[in-house]
Amino acid sequence: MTTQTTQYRLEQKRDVSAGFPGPKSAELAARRSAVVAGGVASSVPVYVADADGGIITDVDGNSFIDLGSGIAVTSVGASDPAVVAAVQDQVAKFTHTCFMVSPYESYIAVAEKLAELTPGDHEKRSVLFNSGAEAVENAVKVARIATGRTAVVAFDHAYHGRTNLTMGLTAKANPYKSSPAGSFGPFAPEIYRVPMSYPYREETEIKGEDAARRAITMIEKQIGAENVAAILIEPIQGEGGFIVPAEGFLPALAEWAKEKGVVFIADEVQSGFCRTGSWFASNHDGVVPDIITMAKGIAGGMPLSAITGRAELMDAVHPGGLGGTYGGNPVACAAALAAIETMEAQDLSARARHIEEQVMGRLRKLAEDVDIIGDLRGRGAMLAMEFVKPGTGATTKEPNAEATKEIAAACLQEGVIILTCGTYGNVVRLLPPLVIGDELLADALDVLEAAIRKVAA
Ligand code: PLZ
Repeated sequence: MTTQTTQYRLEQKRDVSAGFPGPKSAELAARRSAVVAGGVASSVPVYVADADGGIITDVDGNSFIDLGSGIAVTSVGASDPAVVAAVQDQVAKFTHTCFMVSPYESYIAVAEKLAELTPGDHEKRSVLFNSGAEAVENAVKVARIATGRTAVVAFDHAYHGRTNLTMGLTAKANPYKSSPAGSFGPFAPEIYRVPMSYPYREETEIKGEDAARRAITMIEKQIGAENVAAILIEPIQGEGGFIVPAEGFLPALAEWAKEKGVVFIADEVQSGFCRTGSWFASNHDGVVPDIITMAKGIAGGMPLSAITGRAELMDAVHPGGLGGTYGGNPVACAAALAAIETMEAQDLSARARHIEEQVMGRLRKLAEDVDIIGDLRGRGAMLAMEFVKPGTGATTKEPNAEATKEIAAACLQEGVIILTCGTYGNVVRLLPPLVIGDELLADALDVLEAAIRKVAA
């Protein structure tokens, strides 16, 4: 198969020589502070003019390399020609009718694609929504109706969203659930948290199966398997720090869930759609989730999310029990079909694996030279470095959030947008658009490497 290569509209070159934030961004910042709520924060101080491939340009003429993809969304680029054409075509016909009122074909076509691409060859049903949090909420709704049980098990370091139920499912208090200034609670009941497999931070090395057993014992002792509707897990945790569980952990959990009639929900909102070098992160572990939640990369930047699950679970819900005004909006569906076509035509899973090779090759060498990189991990183009206080990488592993912030700031200063994450705020994560070119990526890695060496020195 010949793989179609990416055509770029913007020059794929970093250039922040105009200086930033420039006057136009400064003016927008002033307008913003007068009308936009302070609770919404932005990590980059410039305002976007255009974006394509691996480049984001600002209103003052600077070009940044994008290693964040708008938090793992624009895997096909922020203006993939196929997505743009599909959106333009659809938007000129009808923007919305509401699938619950007068349905249309593209919703069905997306569901067909999801049945084909998600793990497992069982009969599947899908529902479409707008955001990742909404997908997670609905996966829980389905699991509760299908099992007649209420308890939901989530994991340490989990992130599932910012709505009330998903805040409760999310493991990190500040900033998502509360801060010293106050709490967004009360939170939804019947949420239970159990330990994750976090290989770098285990007290002693523990096999995946044993880490699963640790969680299962807790579930059985504290909740009772017969009360559990679902276990909800990110196969690779995102906001919590790109934590890849030990081999065997996910299959053991899935096996237990099957045995006990518990719905196994994989939250692939961040890890899905070629990001990890496969259609879904679950594929790497040979795990077939009962329900899978998807969003972000699914629609090339348009707001769309989905849940796909076993037909008998999904169809347990009464007609009219699932929906929403905008879920599966026709413009978003058109974008999804085009984005998926681009992923297939350009084999973006292979591209993600190629990015992994390039990035990990460099970072492994770097990790030997500096003493603040405690761990290097991830899959495909979902890669991360966990920073620790100098020399503690093999002993106390003291989180180094300060260095992490400084590194991200130093990269930005040079025109490379890099995101951080992690329960301890000490993880730099790399989420480039999968269509980024080798040269541009190499340039970004030069900047990142120099920043790390500087901060480590
Ligand atoms: N599940 C696994 O990663 C979103 C959120 C960033 P929404 N992650 C980025 C932030 O600070 O808000 C996410 C995720 C996983 C669910 C969600 C929620 O997706 O589309 O943001 O609702």
